[in-house]
Amino acid sequence: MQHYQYIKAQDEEVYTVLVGEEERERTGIELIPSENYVSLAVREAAGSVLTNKYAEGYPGRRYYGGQQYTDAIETLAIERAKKLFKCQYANVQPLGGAAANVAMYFALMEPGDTVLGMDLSHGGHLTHGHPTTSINKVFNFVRYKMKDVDTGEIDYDALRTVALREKPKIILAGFSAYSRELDYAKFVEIAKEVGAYTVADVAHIAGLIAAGVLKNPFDYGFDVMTTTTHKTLRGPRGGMILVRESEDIAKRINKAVFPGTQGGPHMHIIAAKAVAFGEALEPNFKKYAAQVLKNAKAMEKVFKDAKIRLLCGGTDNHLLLADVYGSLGVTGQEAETVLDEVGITLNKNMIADETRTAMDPSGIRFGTPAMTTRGMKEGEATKLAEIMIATMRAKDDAAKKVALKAEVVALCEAFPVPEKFV
Ligand code: DSN
Repeated sequence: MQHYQYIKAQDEEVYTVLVGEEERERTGIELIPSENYVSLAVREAAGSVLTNKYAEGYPGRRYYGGQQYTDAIETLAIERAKKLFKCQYANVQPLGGAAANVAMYFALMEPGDTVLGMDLSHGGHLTHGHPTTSINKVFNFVRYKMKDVDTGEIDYDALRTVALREKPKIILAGFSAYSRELDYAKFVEIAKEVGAYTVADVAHIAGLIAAGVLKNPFDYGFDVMTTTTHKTLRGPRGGMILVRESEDIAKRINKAVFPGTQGGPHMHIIAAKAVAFGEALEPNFKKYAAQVLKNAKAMEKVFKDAKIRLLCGGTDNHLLLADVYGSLGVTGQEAETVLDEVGITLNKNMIADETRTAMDPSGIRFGTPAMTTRGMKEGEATKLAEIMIATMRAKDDAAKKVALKAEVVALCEAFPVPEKFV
């Protein structure tokens, strides 16, 4: 735990918030699949002196003096990223996943060009052209879907038909609420047929790819990957763009990030990315990633045994989507609220072909990256899934909820949030 001694002495209001959040994270189980606990080493770098420095440009080509240390840290982050993802180029400056995607679109397309991406209600992401986003006004987004929402199989025939008709510049693979592996070779085959770039937004699964427990899109010929660095990769909140081998694409990506869409890079966060990538290169990160998958499978079994419908029929990765409204008569919002009451945090989520609203959908989305970081294994994952189901069933039973909360507290005490991984 960090002690915040200077904040404590200077700013009681901020101190109260930070200590409160430390406590919340320690005493509850985090199942939001896009969250994780970073090491204190990553937090030290994120809170470091590098926050003081302007470094517009790239290593060796900056617009300000005094760059001997910023150049060193950015180069280190780039080299580690390239090693982790087996690629030739990395841009570690994007401030987040959305910023990475915006820069990627501008690097590869002209305004008005078309992107073929996963339907948003089938697991795609807001930044893949949701009608409410600004990027949707600049580019044309068309969709592919799952063929069968109960197996998760992508409709590759329809994808090809739309690609032939719409002639997209980019075919985008990736998701924020989809639990199956993709057939990356199929994407590349279709993209070649229509002359499109292939981009994988691997924000959710980057750590699992880096560890080698999920497929690496670059092994199948993808051109570009965008990602966040704070989910399964267990780094600071930020983004990154990776290019398999094309120098031309890499140059365009660099220009699109700076000066195209960003100003001064956040060097303290780049330092924290370097630290996190160093941790991910350690052998024990592979074990962590493998356990993330095993824990998700253990949770899948409990939900299946309880006859609760899982979208995609289950999971190949770190996350699960359950139709709790269809199976238990509990809405996504009700489930989120009652699980919060017993100390389990997850998020309500629309399910494919949702009939309810985004604010109170039919589903919940949950995953295992953070609980696995605490050292929990299949036994605890099974227990947690049982507690989740019991809690949703007992949503109006105060006494039962007190007992369930005690079980959650006991798990948290047995598996404290770690401070270091190497
Ligand atoms: N908000 C992230 C998630 O939870 O999936 C994606 O950006």
